[in-house]
Amino acid sequence: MTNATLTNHKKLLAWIDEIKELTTPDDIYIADGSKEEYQNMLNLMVEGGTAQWLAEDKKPNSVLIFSDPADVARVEDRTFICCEKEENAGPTNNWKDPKEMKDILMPLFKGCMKGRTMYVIPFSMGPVGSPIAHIGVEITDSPYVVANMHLMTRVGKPVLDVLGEDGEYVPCVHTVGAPLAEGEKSAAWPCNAENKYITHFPETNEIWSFGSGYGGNALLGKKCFALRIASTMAKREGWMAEHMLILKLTSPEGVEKYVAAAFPSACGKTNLAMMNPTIPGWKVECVGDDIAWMKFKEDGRLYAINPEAGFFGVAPGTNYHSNPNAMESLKANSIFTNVALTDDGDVWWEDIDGDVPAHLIDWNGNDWTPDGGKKAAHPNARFTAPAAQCPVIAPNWADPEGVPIDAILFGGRRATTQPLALEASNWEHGTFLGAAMASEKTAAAAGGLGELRFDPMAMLPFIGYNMADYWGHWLEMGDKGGDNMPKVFYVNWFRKDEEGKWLWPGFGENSRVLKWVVERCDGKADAVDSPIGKLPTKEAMDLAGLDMSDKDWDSLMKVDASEWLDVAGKIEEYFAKFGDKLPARLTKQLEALKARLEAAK
Ligand code: OXD
Ligand code: MN
Repeated sequence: MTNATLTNHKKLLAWIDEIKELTTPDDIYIADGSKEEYQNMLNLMVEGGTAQWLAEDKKPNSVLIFSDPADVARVEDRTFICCEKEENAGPTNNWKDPKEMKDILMPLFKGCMKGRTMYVIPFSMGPVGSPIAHIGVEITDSPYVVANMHLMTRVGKPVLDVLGEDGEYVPCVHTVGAPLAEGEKSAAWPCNAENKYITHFPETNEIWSFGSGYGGNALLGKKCFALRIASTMAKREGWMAEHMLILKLTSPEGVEKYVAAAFPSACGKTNLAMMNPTIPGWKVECVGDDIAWMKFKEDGRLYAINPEAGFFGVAPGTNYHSNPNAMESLKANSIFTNVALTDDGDVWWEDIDGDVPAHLIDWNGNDWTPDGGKKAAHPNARFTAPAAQCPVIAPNWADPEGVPIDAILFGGRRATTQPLALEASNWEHGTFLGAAMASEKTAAAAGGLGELRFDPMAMLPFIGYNMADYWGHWLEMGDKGGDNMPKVFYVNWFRKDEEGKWLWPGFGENSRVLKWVVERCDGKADAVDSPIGKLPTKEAMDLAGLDMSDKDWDSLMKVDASEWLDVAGKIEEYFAKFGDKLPARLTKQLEALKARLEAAK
């Protein structure tokens, strides 16, 4: 076992042994987290045919990887919450009895690492030693996972030092599920096409993932731990694990505010988290782009950390207009998955800056020309980049104490119905808005592009227990925090007019909405009541320099009572799925909404 001397943690060593017995790898390697180790993983991937180096003068120290075409996104239908009672997983999750799932998994895991090295990755979600952070250990047979975990989390010796001889950790076992026969060469992207299982055992805090090497299926610190398992820990322990970006907004007067925002996957969290504001004098700095862990501190306020250390961002659509700071973050030391390769050794994807090249190698490894009618990069192609490389990373982004959250935004992609911005009347109403969140489906998960789906708090694919109990937890957190809770808002950058033209320019212009949000927090900007929440007046929104006609503003902000009564009907139908688990306070919110809409008709 390489690096066996790194730890004396008896339980950890015994567990490593147990997984070795089960999976029968050829070698065991404990990750120390060194730079050298990271480079070794990249070299290993290049030698094994998994990765290729990009040109040193284009993307220094960076690699490109094409996955198996059947392993390109999270697989929600193969993702399971395994707890004793089905009602504790709830109607939004795939449930399995823990014993039944182990009976399925154990034969699959038996011998699954044959011919491969078993890597043991101690990792910290959050700054090492932070009171809000937690530790996990991922066992994997994928060097791709080791390299990505180096960028996305804090790994290795410093984590083992905090763990000491008996510290608590969440055990996470991952395999690509492709054992090798004697002398057999590994596929460039090994995975198991027939069997994929992304399984969570919240009652014992375990994660077992089989058959996929991709993103959220395989980098177990991210969605599996930091959201699904952490959400259950958070409920038990009285904190919050949320699918939220965290940004720091500084006004021209130097007033600092922190905003967290929950949007479904691939709806622009990364863009908002590191935007360049268009309004003069305002500054946005990034604390995190995907996940927030929030705990109460002695002053009664909620403090958030970003449990991650890197960005695993969607590449297509990212460019110097939509997200200049992401483009700068990925200039070097990055891992690219399923983007296209230019003839001069750089990366390319749809909507990147510049002219479309006459020739590329597409994400399937084939020659590509613009007239072929195919996308060169997969729509869910990703870049993995260290957060510290972001030019607008907040200087305190890794403060172990976290940052105090002033406002929470919910939002999604809605071409119709939903106005640009609104404010909830209080935490309970905000919880209702989050619970009733709906968005058009994106490429981050397999299947059904564009379809509208309810995605409460952007947690639909990530909640580790019954969604209705999770809403109850939100309400309880509000009861605890009282007036110290962040104000809640709902935004929609994606509304279109009848001709299908965007009504709002988005990107850096979203800073105008952020300004209104923080001014509302300070009681400075105006809002008017509507049946669905408090709306900004045109005067209260800073539109200086934007060519926004009254007609467009009215279309952008329109709240159509009969359209909304229809929405209320859909919310009622959706809520009915949760039966008597649905918190009464949410039913009351829905009834009050319907009454306000009837009165406004
Ligand atoms: C992500 C996702 O990768 O939400 O962040 O799918
Ligand atoms: Mn996400």
